[in-house]
Amino acid sequence: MSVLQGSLLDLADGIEVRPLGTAVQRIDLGKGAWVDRRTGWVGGADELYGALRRDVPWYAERRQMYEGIVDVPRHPVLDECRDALTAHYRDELGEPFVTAGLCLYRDGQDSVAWHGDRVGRSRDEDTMIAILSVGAPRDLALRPRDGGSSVRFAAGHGDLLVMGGSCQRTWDHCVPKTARPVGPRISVQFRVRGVR
Ligand SMILES: O=C(O)CCC(=O)C(=O)O
Repeated sequence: MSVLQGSLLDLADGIEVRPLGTAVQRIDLGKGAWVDRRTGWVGGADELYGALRRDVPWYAERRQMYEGIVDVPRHPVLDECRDALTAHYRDELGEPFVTAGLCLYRDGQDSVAWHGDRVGRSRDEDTMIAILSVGAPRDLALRPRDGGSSVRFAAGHGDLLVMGGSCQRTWDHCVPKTARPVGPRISVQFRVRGVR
């Protein structure tokens, strides 16, 4: 089992959800899709990683558990993150972020294959999916559904990436496997009502 090496650069005293505002950088992907990036959004991410690793009842996706739904202990910092995202994107998104889904990548062999989140309203509506990463840095790759080259965004410890606009319909995304000896990573995905 890999363990997370605490970050020597993360000197925050406790967990701190830092401002979004002008620290958010938008990358236009074309076809109405974009990615927003805010590096170092959550300070003290080592502590958040430790709390999530300890408190969340992690299970393998293929195992049926209570018809696929588990109660995830809420962490107050995740509520704070959700509220900060809602405040930042309210005018553009027109609705609040409501759900937080969590994935654990134990090492570089854990990955997520190419897909778009097109279950529910995102099948034919624009939406936003905001991803907070804690733990080992991994790449989030995106490629246009109708062909073309992929782009990669580094999802580092405490970083925020937001896929927005038509991204779920016009682009696919994945977290590729890596042969590099990487430690574990947790991603927290914030979504709006009726999007999976
Ligand atoms: O782990 C990640 O950052 C990506 C998760 C993902 O692919 C998804 O939520 O659809």
